[in-house]
Amino acid sequence: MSLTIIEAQDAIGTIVMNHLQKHNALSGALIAEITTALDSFRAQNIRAVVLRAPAGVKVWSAGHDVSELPEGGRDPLGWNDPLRVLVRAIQEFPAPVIALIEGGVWGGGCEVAMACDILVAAPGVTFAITPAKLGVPYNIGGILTLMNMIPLPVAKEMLFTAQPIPASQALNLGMINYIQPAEAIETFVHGLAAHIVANSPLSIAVMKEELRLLASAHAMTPELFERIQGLRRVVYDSTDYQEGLLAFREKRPPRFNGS
Ligand code: YXS
Repeated sequence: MSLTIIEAQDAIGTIVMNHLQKHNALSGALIAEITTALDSFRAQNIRAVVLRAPAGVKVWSAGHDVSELPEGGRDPLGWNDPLRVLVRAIQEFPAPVIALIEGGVWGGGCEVAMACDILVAAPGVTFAITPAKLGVPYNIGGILTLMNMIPLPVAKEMLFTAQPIPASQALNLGMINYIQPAEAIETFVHGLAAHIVANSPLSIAVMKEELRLLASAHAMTPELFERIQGLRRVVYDSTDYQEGLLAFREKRPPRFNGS
C-alpha cells in the first residue's frame, strides 16, 4: 500500500504524505516514496512542488521513525540516514518546494518542513524540535538549518525544551511565510505555485542553489569537525540515548541520568 499520493498538473507536482497510522513518521519507506516522486518531477520538468499531508490532519509529520533509529553505538543521523537524504533531496531539487502544513510538526518533520523553500501553515499548526526528549545527538546540518531560520535564543529554547511553538510565533520569527485558514490554504498555496511556474525555471533553479550554497558556506576545520563528532558520539553511545528510545517504545516519560 502506497504511503504517499503523488499528482502532477500544470507544472506543479504535489506529494501528499499519507501514512496516517504512524502520523507520517519519516520511515525509510515513506522517504523513498517522496524522493522517488521528486526524481520523477525532475524528469517531468516540474516547476513547483507542494509537500503536504491530507487536509485536516492532526499531525503533519511525527518526525524520524523512532523504530528505525539505531540502538546505539552508531550515529543515528549520519549522512546516509534516510531523513538526511530527504532533507538534501528537497534542498537540492531544482525548483521551489512549498510546504503546505496542517497539524503538528515534530522532530525531523520540522527539519523536512524547514528544508522546503516556502512554508504556509494553518492556524493550529505547531512545531516541536525534540532530540532532547529522546536523547538524540542532533546533527550539525539540522542545527545549521535552525540557525539560518530563527534567532539563536529561540533555537536554543526549542532544542532545550523540546516544546512546541505555535504557528503565530513561527510567523513572527519568519520561520514560515504565511498562516492561512484551513479552508483557504490549498488555493493560496496553488496561487503561490502558479506565480512561480510563470517565471523563469532556470533563473529560479540557479537562485535556489546559490542560496543553498551560501547558507551552508561555513568554514569547518578538521579540529572543529572532529570535536563535534566526538561530542555527538558521547550522546549516541550514552545510556540516556538507550533510555530515550526505550521510553518511547514503552510510551512513558524518559528518566535521563546524564550518562
Ligand atoms: O502505538 P502504535 O503502534 O499505534 O504507534 C503509535 C506511535 O508509536 C506511532 N508514532 C511513531 N512511530 C515511530 N516514530 C515516530 N516518530 C512516531 N510518532 C508516532 O504512531 C502511532 C500513533 O501515535 P500516538 O498513539 O502517539 O498518537 P497521538 O495522536 O496520541 O500522538 C501524536 C504525537 C505525534 C503527539 C505522538 O505520536 C508523538 O509524540 N510522537 C513522537 C513525536 C517525536 O518526538 N518525534 C521525534 C522523533 S525523533 C526525530 O525526529 C529525530 C531523530 S530528532 O529527534 O533529531 O528530531
